[in-house]
Amino acid sequence: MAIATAQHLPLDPEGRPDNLQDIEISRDQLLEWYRRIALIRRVEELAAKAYTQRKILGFCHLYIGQEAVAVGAIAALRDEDTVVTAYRDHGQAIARGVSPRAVMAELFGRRDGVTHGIGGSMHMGSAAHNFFGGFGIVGGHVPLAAGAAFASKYRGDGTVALCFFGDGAAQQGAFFEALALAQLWKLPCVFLCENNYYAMGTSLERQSFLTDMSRRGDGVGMRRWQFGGFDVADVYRNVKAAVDHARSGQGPVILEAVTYRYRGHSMSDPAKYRKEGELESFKAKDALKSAARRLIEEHQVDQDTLSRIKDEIEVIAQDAYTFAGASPEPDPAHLYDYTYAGTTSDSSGEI
Ligand SMILES: Cc1ncc(C[n+]2csc(CCOP(=O)(O)OP(=O)(O)O)c2C)c(N)n1
Ligand SMILES: [Mg+2]
Repeated sequence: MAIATAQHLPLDPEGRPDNLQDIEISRDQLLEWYRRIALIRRVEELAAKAYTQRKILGFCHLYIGQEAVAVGAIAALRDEDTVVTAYRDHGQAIARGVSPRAVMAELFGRRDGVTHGIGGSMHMGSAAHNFFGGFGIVGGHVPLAAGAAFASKYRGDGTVALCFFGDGAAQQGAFFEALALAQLWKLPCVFLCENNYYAMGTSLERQSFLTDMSRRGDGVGMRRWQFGGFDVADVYRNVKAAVDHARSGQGPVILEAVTYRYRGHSMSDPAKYRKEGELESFKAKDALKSAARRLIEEHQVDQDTLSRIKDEIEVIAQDAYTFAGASPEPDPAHLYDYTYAGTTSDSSGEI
């Protein structure tokens, strides 16, 4: 039997607002997004290098290929909004403003990491950034986003919760329950599926009858639509429309960004299950290339400017790598910090 593998799915325009092009994007915004995509990618390339040198241990799930989703989606939020995500979280942390130093040091398991080296790759999180990322239980974080949105509604503070999750997570019971309550209570939540065609080594077609994950909202009557996840401007416009909808009190939205991960599921996965040419066909839509094309064609940015940004990024990423290597190991006395409420030995209690 032939095993089905990822195809470029035709995008379904149903449900998508037709005025998305009215959402303006400036040259400076696009330049900043290009910079962030390049930064996330470079930091993760260096993380891959560190992993092979055994400077990073345990699980490490790279986000390379999906960067436009994090950058475009998070750009559509306000600082006070909540972000919740799963374990493929390094890029989202950086997109949310966590420093590459803090992300890399966390990957190295060092004291200057964003969770002081006790979380690691799957547990980036920063209360200061309203970034409650990093959960390893597939689908388990989705109700937390609904909870944050419930808190927002209860307090009337006008914030929105944005929840990233994978196509695999969209099969989980907790996910469906969160959707049902979010819709019932009209919670200000945007559920954003990053459909990268795989849940570990299992392709989308082998794990789901429906391949448009936004249709998961149909059963509860939730506003939903699908869009391409490679062009950061597209991502921004789609998520901005959904965030505005949720913030206005009209209830949650479920979105599906069609994307692709270039690397295996984690560092130990050689990704042999891909069809020949599949990876290359998705790379043709690459987030960095798409953003560069827009900058050159629509904003007359020249190649030198883009090269200069790449040079600046290289310095920041290398600095993060060196910084992480020099950061001390966590003190064993802090082993149980942040595990239970009230056990924090650091006086601030803030991560
Ligand atoms: C409840 C639970 N079941 C199984 C696993 C093992 N597991 C880890 S990642 C993963 C696949 C999830 O795929 P997806 O949601 O598409 O996210 P992606 O890795 O593509 O970002 C599975 C099954 C787990 N961590 N938690
Ligand atoms: Mg997936």
